Amino acid sequence: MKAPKTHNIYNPEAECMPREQLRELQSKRLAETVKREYENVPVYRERMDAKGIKPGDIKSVDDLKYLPFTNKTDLRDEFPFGLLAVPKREIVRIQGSSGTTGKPIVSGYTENDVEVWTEMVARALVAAGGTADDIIQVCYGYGLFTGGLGAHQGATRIGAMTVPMSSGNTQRQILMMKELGSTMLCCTPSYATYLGETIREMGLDPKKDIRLKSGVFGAEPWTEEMRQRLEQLLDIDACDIYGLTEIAGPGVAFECLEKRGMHVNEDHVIAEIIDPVTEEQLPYGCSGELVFTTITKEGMPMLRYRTHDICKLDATPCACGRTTVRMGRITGRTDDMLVIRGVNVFPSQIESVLVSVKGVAPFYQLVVDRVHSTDSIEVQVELDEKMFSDTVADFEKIRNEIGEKIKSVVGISAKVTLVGAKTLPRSEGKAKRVIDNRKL
Ligand code: DLL
Repeated sequence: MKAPKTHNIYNPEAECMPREQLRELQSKRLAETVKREYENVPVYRERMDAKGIKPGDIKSVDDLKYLPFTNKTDLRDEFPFGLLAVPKREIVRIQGSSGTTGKPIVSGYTENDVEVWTEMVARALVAAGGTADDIIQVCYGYGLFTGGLGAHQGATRIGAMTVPMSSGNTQRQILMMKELGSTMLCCTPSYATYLGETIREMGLDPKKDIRLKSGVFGAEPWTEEMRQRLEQLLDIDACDIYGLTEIAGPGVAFECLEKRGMHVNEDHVIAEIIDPVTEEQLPYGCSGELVFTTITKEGMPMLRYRTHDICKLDATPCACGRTTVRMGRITGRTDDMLVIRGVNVFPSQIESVLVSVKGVAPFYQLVVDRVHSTDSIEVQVELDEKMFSDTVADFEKIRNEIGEKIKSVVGISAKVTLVGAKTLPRSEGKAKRVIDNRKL
């Protein structure tokens, strides 16, 4: 049963603030953040000095363009604590996700950062129709990944009955959903589709046996077509939610029941769109790379963090009454990151695994597919010539070694296919490492 189209707002003062007032608040918080970064984080101080900028020069949102960018590589280079702006003892939580190599990237949160993040998710859940009467089943993974704990904290904050299922174990998910009468679902859109399909395969009727009314789905790209399919499959309202570990996990932006783009929590972050090549700011309505600056984060604040996600921003009014700018769906990436079953995967991570395995040549291809709403990845890798001609080589052992290493470094299971020397296509320019057959 779909959610009644209410427009409940968790924090109307913040979410419906007149835009002029919001800009003033952002400017004040930006100036404070820049000062803290300059005083406490050597990398930021060096970069600002190199550009000849002093904290006092940054007075308003208009001055954002003078600040240096931050990249995922900075988090890797400064791993784990080099970007902390507070003493380590003030950090109460570490969350992480995949970096571009085997090393994860992590972000440190103070008690107040966890509080802010919790409220951001609470806003998202209320926007999707959530109340204290709801039973919210969280099937994002719990752990370093921000999905599980993020959704959990937000659900508990709005007083809902929170069901911390974590990911996987589909039959049990459905059993609990049915027996407890879960009314809201938090997971990736592809897993929600899989749940919907399995519910039907089990002979259950989503309209009678399942009580879901809405879902808050994110952590991976999806489309309007997927939304419609999901809404029909489960008879729910499906809302998009966006976030990233470096900024605050899920809840950085979220959809209301109007479903016309995700409201950015602009009292906590400033969103910009830039041309990824020239790095110039682009006006609202133009497609480009999304960049975030945190303006309340204490533990590991970020100045102009380049997300590499491509989308548009829209500041036209929304019927829900929120005044915040909305970001459109993520339509691509400016780097080669893949999102597979909600896990960020960089081809370079897989490459680092392959080069560590004896008998394997440095030629590989990743084939990504989506079967029955579930992403799969196949790693095709060449054996080196000697190994290939060696009839006693234990191919099964090599395959298992690669599979296990990928699982431990990248966090996903991959099908490993060993192919003969010199059989994968060679390229004269940039090697085409990834074949993505997913039709979203
Ligand atoms: O995926 C946080 C999250 C958890 C968001 C649960 C929503 C729900 P990371 O693991 O750091 O954090 O991955 C962040 O995932 O830069 C996007 O490329 C992608 N992503 C996240 N949400 C969406 C979305 C979490 N709604 C990276 N649509 C981001 C498309 C998304 N891509």
